[in-house]
Parts: sequence; structure tokens; C-alpha cells
Amino acid sequence: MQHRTGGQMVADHLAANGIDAAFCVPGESFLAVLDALYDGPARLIGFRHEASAANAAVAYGKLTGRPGVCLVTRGPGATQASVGVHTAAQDSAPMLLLVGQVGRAVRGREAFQELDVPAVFGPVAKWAAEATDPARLPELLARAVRVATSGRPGPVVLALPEDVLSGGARVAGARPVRPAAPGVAPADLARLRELLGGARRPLVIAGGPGWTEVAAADLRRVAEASRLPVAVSFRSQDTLDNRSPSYVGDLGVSQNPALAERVRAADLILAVGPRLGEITTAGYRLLEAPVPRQRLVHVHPGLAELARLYQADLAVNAPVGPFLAAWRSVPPVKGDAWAAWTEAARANYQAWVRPWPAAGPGHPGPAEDRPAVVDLGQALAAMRERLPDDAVVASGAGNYSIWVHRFFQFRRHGTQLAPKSGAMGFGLPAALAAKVVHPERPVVAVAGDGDFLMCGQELATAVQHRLDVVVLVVNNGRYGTIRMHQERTYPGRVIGTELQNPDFRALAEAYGAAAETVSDTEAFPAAFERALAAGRPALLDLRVDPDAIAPGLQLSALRRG
Ligand SMILES: Cc1ncc(C[n+]2csc(CCOP(=O)(O)OP(=O)(O)O)c2C)c(N)n1
Ligand SMILES: [Mg+2]
Repeated sequence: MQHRTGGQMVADHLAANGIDAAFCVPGESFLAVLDALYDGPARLIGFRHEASAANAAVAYGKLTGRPGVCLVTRGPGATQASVGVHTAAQDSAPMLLLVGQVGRAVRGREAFQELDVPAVFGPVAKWAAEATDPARLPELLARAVRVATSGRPGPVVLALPEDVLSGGARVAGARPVRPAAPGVAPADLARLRELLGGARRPLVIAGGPGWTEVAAADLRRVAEASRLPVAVSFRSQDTLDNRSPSYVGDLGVSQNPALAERVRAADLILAVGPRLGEITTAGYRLLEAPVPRQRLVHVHPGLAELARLYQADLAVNAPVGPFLAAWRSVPPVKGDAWAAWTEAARANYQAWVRPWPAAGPGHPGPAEDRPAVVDLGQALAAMRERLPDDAVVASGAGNYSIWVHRFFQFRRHGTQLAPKSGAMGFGLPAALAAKVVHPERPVVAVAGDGDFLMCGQELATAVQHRLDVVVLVVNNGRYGTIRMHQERTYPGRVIGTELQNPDFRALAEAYGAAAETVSDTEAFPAAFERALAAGRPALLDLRVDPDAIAPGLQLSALRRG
């Protein structure tokens, strides 16, 4: 037992759990934590907006499997950080939002900036609580890490009153948390083999939380040994090397219709890790709820998820790692019965992701009169060719991300950072967290013009902390996604979806980043290489055709009906 301040206890728990970075906007309410971090070992990255700091913590949690820690001040800070808590919940990412709270002596008087943190975050977070006593802070912190990392991972929010943090107690040293994991019974594997033995059109859907390099390698081994086709759930495209003969595409927004049809036509779905949420199931239509027509094996670490919606023929409450290790240890079921089905799915995927030369901007008149633009599909294919397998690609929300999902092939686990919550403003902060975790890897953030300006101020963070990421701004002068829906529902009545943008190159340069405007596809590869080699954060303002609203879809055609 030794005397520690509350702030030191927080730092001790981070260190004990291998949490080597924390993301914050400072506040006077948690000076004692900042002071404890002065002595290390965690690296503290100060952001310019709490939403960004929280998003960076989500990305850290996804990349490392350890809770991403975000430190913010009471009312204004915690409410600004709330988007990250929601994304961590939807993304099953372990995260701790630590909120400096007003002192206990004034709690409940609506003191300056006071916020009832458990009440505000209770329905969003996996758990939200408030510390009342420095002597019990270790108990609370250890529980927070356990809750964030056990079962289906998620966000925990703790309010830490100023005087709990600056006060102290004699406490035992922090011990690393080892979350208990449910497991795989021999009978589960026997049933799995039996279901596979009776299948003719099986399909794996992989995704969800808890993936590691080992789990991803095990998935590849079992899938290829049994020649199983593997689709991935929404924004889980890095679960299987996209070059594997088993990889057949993603079930995200703008699904490949042939892949969707394959899910419908399958006689056995092996869901390894995903929740089977609204996007993955195309509005719960690919798998009917609560009893799908296909036979269903559902593997998930959270018991509540298995109990939520679908009635599986075999439900296995286990993280993907132990499940795949157990599956790998039994002899593979021969895949001859469905080899042709898998090959057809793979061939279809390869055709789907081949970028085609765009028709050109949707302007009437001869081709030579049309303004030059960057074809995003071709640019992303060029980017993939120039990046190593372990490069991280982060994005936020917007129609531009449909191109990323379709035309960038992910090759290694832990290289895709994209919010399953569909939150704009995620990409750049997530990229910065990726650069903290993997300083040696190239990291690219792809953002829409709308998306980027929800977090563009973090270019300052990138420059200050020497986090040399490359930002691609897909500039179409509009909130394209919403404009697409608007034209479909209310053709020609454009309101609230046009954007008058700043000069992104000048803006980025003002922050101290390298920057270029790129106006045609041919210029992209060289500009991208210059950005990678800039030796500082770099931004490319990609001028794309505003009429190209989704791959193969023109806004003008939509309007004509
Ligand atoms: C934080 C947040 N606010 C609003 C939305 C609703 N929304 C979804 S996509 C979108 C437009 C995105 O525009 P942009 O980033 O320019 O990408 P584009 O669709 O033009 O490719 C909006 C406003 C959202 N998903 N997240
Ligand atoms: Mg846009």
C-alpha cells in the first residue's frame, strides 16, 4: 500500500494495462491527472476538439484491443466527446472517457459546468459511473477496464470529481485487468462440422470486434482449407486479406447486388464475429428476423448480442480468436461440394472492384470542353499500388467512402479505420491515433469536403505532434450523400446540401502541412507520392466530378428519374 493521488491512480491504471497513449483537450477539472501523466509513461496527445480526441481514442481501442483513453472536462468537454462514445458503442471498441467533474462539495447544485455524467451517458455507454471516494478509485478504474474489454467491448464513461483526483488515499498498486472470456465447447465444433457437412452453399460473414493478426490468419487458414467463401460485415474489410481466393467482398452500404443475392441463396451462414446489424443485412432483409431461412451459426463475444435478434442453429458465445483457434484444430471439412460456388463468388468480386474509366464529368458537350477531374476509383487503385500492405486507411462518412470500400483492397488486419456509426469527422483523428500506435507505417485519411471540415482543425494537432499522415479531401462541393437522397425524394429542390468551400490547399498550408490541389486523374499518383514523402502532414484537395454521386451513378440522371 502506498499513498497516491487520484490523478496518480489514473496514470497507474493506464500503465498497468499497457495503455501507452491518451487523447485529450485539457480542463481545469482534471489537472491532477495531467500532472500525473507529466512523469509518463503514456504519451498525451492534445487535440483541438473533444470529438476528435474521443474519435482518436476509439481508433486506439480498435487498433490495440486495449481501451482507448480520452480525457475531457465536465459539461462542455463531455458533451462534445459524446460522438466518440456513440461510435465506440456501435463499433464495439473498448474505450474510457474520463471526465473531470466538479468537486464533491458542490455536486448537485448545478455548479459551474456540472453535468450528471451517469445520467447523460448511461443509455449510450456500456457503463457510466461517478467516483465518490479516492480510496475506491482503484476499484472503479479496474472495473471500467474490465467492462470496456469483456464480452462485446465498448465505451465506459467515468466522472472524476476534481477533489477525488487531487485528493489521495493509501491504495494497493494497480494490477493489469485480464477479462474473462467465454469459450468454445467440443460439442460446438462437432455441430459446426455437422452443419458444414450438410451444406451446399455455405458463406462465412466475418467481422465485429476482437480480431488480431493471429485470428485473421486462422480465418484465412480455415476458410481456404475448406474452400469457403468469406464475405465481411460493414466496415470490417481488413478481417481477411482481400487477395485470398476465399474473399468475396463486403456487406456494407452500396452492396454488390450479386453478393447480396448470394447471402440470400446460401444454405448456411457462418457469422464469425459480426452482430448482423442493419447495414450488413441490408435492413434485416438478407437474413430474415428472427428466424432466417438459411441455417445460421453465430459466433459473438457478447451474450446479449446472441440473445438480441437472430435465432441461430448454433450460437457460440466466444471471441473470434479462441473460436477460430478451436476450429483450426479440427480436421477441415472438404469443400468440393461448393468449390464452384466459391469460385463464382470470387470472380464476381474481382469484376466488381475493377475501376473503370469514368465517363467524365456529367456536362453536355464535347469531351475536350469538360473540366478535368479526379476519378476516385482510379485514384484509390493507384493509392493501393503505392502503399505497403500494412498501411492504415481511415475514413469518416459520406458517399466518397463507397469508393474507398469498393476500390481499395485491404490486405492486413488492423488497416481499416471506418466508423460503423457512420459518423462524419472520424477519419483524421483516427488516422492520428493510428500514427501514434504505428509511427513506422504510412497512414492515410480519406475525407469528404463536408466530413473534413468537422475535424479539419486537427491538422494543427498533426503538425504539432509530428504525426505525418496524408489527408485526401474528396472535394465535390456538397454534402453529396444527402444531396443524393434529396434529389431522389424531392427532385430539383436543393436546400442545405451545397457547400462553399475554403481553398483547402491554402488552409492546410496555413496549418503548416504540405498541400496540393489535384484536378485530374493522371496527376494523382505523383502528387500522392510527394504527399507520402513530404516529411510532414500533407493534404491533397481532390477535385472530383460533383455529378458523380456514387460509383456508376450520376446526379443528373437521378434528377431526370
Ligand atoms: C456527424 C454527422 N452529421 C451528419 C451526418 C449525416 N450525413 C451523412 S453523409 C453526409 C454528407 C457527407 O458529405 P461529404 O463529407 O462532403 O461527402 P460526400 O457525400 O459529398 O462524398 C451527412 C451530412 C453524419 N453521418 N454524421
Ligand atoms: Mg462532399
